[in-house]
Amino acid sequence: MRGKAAPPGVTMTTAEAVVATLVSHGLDTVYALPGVQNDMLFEALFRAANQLRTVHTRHEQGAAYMALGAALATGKPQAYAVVPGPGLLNSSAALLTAYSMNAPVLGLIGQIPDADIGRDLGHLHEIRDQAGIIKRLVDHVSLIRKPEQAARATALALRAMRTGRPGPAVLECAIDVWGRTGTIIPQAPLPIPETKVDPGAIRRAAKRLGAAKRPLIICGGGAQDAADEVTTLSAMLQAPVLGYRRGRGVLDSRDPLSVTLPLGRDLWAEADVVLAVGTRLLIQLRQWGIDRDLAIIRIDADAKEHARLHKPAVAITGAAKPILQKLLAELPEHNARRASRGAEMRERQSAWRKRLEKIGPQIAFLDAIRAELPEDGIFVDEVTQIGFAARLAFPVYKPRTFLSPGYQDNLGWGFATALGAQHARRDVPVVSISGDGGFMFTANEMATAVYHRIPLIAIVFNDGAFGNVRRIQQERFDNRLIASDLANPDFVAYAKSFGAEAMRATSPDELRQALRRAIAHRDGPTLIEVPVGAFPSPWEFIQMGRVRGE
Ligand SMILES: Cc1ncc(C[n+]2csc(CCOP(=O)(O)OP(=O)(O)O)c2C)c(N)n1
Ligand SMILES: [Mg+2]
Repeated sequence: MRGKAAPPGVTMTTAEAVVATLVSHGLDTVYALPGVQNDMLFEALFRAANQLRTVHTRHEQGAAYMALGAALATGKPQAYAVVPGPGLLNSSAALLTAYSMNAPVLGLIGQIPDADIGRDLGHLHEIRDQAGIIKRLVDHVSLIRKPEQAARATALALRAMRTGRPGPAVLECAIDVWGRTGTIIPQAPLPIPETKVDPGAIRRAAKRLGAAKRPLIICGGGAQDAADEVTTLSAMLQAPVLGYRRGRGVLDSRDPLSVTLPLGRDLWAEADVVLAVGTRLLIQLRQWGIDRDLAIIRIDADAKEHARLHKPAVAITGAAKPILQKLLAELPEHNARRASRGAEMRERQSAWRKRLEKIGPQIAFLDAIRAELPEDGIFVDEVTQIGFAARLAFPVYKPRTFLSPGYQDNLGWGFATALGAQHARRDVPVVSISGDGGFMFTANEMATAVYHRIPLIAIVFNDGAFGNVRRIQQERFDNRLIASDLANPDFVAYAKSFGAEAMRATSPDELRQALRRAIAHRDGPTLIEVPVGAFPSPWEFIQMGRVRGE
């Protein structure tokens, strides 16, 4: 028998090897902002332009947020490239958000000359212990030191992003290494190690759920790829499904069993078994409380997550979809006969809708958006008055169509992340909502939207204030207003000055009409400014206090 022939090598630069590996892994875009350390990377991107598109932004945070938005909208890995030091730090809020959202974002970050890394010589963009800084932000970072390492290092980073708990990764490469040539062996995607699921744990979970009188399913971001399974399970158990922010859209809001926060809390109070899928359960365990009458079953990609706050009755580690498929196969044997809870849930939903009329002014704008946004259109939320209400009351019909920034809740994510989502999903309309405060964090990326003809619809609710902060100062600090009133540009004139479409809408009806026009315009961005006053507070529906335990 003859031995296997070694695969033929190809002469390439480090940068070309990285680019070829991104392409062989199915990436089609790099969001990027150039600079001298990465010149040879951009040279490789130029040569690969028919396979890998380079979308340049006006600030590194825009590039990283766009990669994040593309990753969240598609569920697939996405990359961004920036210079070291200030470039890295400018992108760091988005990298932090990618980490906290478990989003597969790959940062390609430049470095000073290889031989001088760590010597504190004062090279352009040098920063002390860049790798150490990155290690605090992401779980996987590696420095490419030679062309021969490039393809494998890239494949390892892309595998790490999809192994166990997904998340971002970073590759660093020095200014003098990107352009070095070597003999490169092409690298196919590395197999993702499958986590073995304990059949005993599946059986225990099926028995507990099957016998439960008042089961409740709680979904987080980790359930977004298991919508079919959650939907079937919910019907079999007649179990309501609570999704707040990252878990919204897993069960269609039109299903009477689909609930958000306030009704979810009532159901938590009465549940005997909760199945938590890909969620930290922080609100439930910290705010709502827990006692011995409630058994928790957890499914999470990260084994460390299960017992951080409370020891679950059953813990299953791995991706939600295959685990739920196994659970669905096991459940019929153990499941009690169940009457439909449809009528009961419809009644309870409508009682909560009445109470939510307190935030009716926000909901009226959300209704206008929902009426015009197609079922599979994507809504990108931000920490603004309309955003708080959307998390509670915006109907979401499909997974990955409600993007909410999770626990970072960072101003500035909305517009830039939505640009990435819209760039990656040109086939559906994407709407971002921002306050005047949040929009101005990344408003410069209107230039990117126009240059790359990204048809995002950006709605800016303008109350002339960091409204949320301002209301807290009014209500809790006896109206001692500080640092919360804002001077703004004329947002319509601002957008038009870039060549974008722009309109002003002063009521929910006008917003509907503006949206209709904006959705028809697919050749570039549209900004819709909505001048508003102060909105009623949503906090009584978000921070609702303990219902179980001490
Ligand atoms: C990066 C970041 N900095 C500061 C905050 C604190 N913060 C939360 S809401 C808010 C005000 C938001 O104002 P605006 O975007 O205009 O929305 P509004 O509340 O007025 O609707 C601030 C400053 C934050 N969430 N993120
Ligand atoms: Mg505001």
